[in-house]
Amino acid sequence: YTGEAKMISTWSHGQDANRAGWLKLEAGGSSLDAVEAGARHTESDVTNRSVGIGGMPDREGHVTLDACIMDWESNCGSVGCLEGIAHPISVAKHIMQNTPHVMLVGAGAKKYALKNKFETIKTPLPEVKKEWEKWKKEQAEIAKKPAINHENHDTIGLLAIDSQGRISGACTTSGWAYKLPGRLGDSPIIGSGLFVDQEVGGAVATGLGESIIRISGSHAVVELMRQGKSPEQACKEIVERLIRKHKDMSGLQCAFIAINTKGEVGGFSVYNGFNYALKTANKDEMIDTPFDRKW
Ligand code: SD4
Repeated sequence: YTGEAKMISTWSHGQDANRAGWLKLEAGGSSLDAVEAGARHTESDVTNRSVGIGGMPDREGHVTLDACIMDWESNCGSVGCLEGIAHPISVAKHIMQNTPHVMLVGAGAKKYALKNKFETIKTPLPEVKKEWEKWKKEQAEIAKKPAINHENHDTIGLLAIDSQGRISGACTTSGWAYKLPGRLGDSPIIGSGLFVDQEVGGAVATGLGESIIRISGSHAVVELMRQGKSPEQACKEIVERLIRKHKDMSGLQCAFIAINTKGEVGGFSVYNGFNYALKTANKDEMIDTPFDRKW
């Protein structure tokens, strides 16, 4: 690999996550260490309502976390519907490195995390609980269909390439606010929320998970890059595919970011307003992606 080490992460909080990840890369750590450190940073952020400790609960008041991680050797690990554990991304990595499995969910994932002494947390935060109680009152009448809160899109997806050219990715979220209990989005699903193939590159997704699962989004982006598309072009074509599969796109925001083995990066979103953070040795900036349409 002749390019430079690089890290990209979704949304503006991606900038702090990148900085946390960069410390690992600077110290000679791998891209895997970097994406884990970045994800952990956001999971600890009490102000983020879509990830980790500050996450919004499901409709019954439980904050259930989803995360996955993948490295340059196609090792991958994932947790779904994990409650009360501070760093789902590290549990996902632990599963990847210490079990023959890829994915643990719910009670089994919790048992695994506790057995391996992962830090516990009490969720929802009191202020989040208040918001949920208010919502519950308002929704008491409606409530058959989960209300999708389109403001609630701060999931973090991270991709890094280290100085040896090794690519890793991570993704962590509390999912959509007020989801049905037990709901998993794209974020813990290898191939949907995240995919890495060292022959090609990696991609991560953010947005309405159901729509991303429907097209196996991140895997699809990587496959287009395999066919020679640039990261931006691949993300664009997959956003367009996603749009074709949905009759009603009102309020349905989704975005992908991607990196290839040359270290080229790009992204694309359905609506304007999506951005991602880029960090290199001498860059630390936000990039607005091109988009299909305006809100
Ligand atoms: C999900 N994709 O659970 C996540 C939500 C998200 O920014 O990305 N929010 O559907």
